[in-house]
Amino acid sequence: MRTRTRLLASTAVAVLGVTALASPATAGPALRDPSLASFQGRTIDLSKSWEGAQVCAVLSRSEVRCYATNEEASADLAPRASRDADGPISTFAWHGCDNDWICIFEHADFAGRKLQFSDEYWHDLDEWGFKDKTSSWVNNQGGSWTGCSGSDSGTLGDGAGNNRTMTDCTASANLGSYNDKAEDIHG
Ligand SMILES: [Ca+2]
Ligand SMILES: [Ca+2]
Ligand SMILES: [Ca+2]
Repeated sequence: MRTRTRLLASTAVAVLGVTALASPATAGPALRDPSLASFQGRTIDLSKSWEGAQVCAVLSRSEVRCYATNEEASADLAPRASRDADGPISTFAWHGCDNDWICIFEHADFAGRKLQFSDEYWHDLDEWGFKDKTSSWVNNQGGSWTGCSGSDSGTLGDGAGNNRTMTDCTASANLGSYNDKAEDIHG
């Protein structure tokens, strides 16, 4: 009987805990819909339309910024990044993918719309209207004066357990049988 009482008590606490968490979730910007992005001074829903944006950068779970061009993206993102004293290899964009980012492209040969990441967790590409669209990628993470550190690979997943590793400082212009298969990405 004592055990049962204790279980009921902990259930009540759990319910209270959920209630306490639920309120700020609806009000706070930190847990907003991850599909929402800033673009040209307004908020767009990438799961519905990119509205002309060509580049979108996932900066965190709650911040996505989109741009009309690569140049616009580079200019906005470079100053806000906390860069170490990397050497020449790591300071350059490569196949249109800026230093310290992993980029996936809508078309082969690094063409079409681009979505870029760096965070070390699984992202659901459907949130940004990019499920089953990836046709090429660049991992421009991990560069240094001496070459590539090999410390920041990324992974594509197809939702069925078939993953593709994207080793840092490598790129793939054509995904072959994996074309338009990726549903998830790990930065
Ligand atoms: Ca990373
Ligand atoms: Ca594609
Ligand atoms: Ca990584």
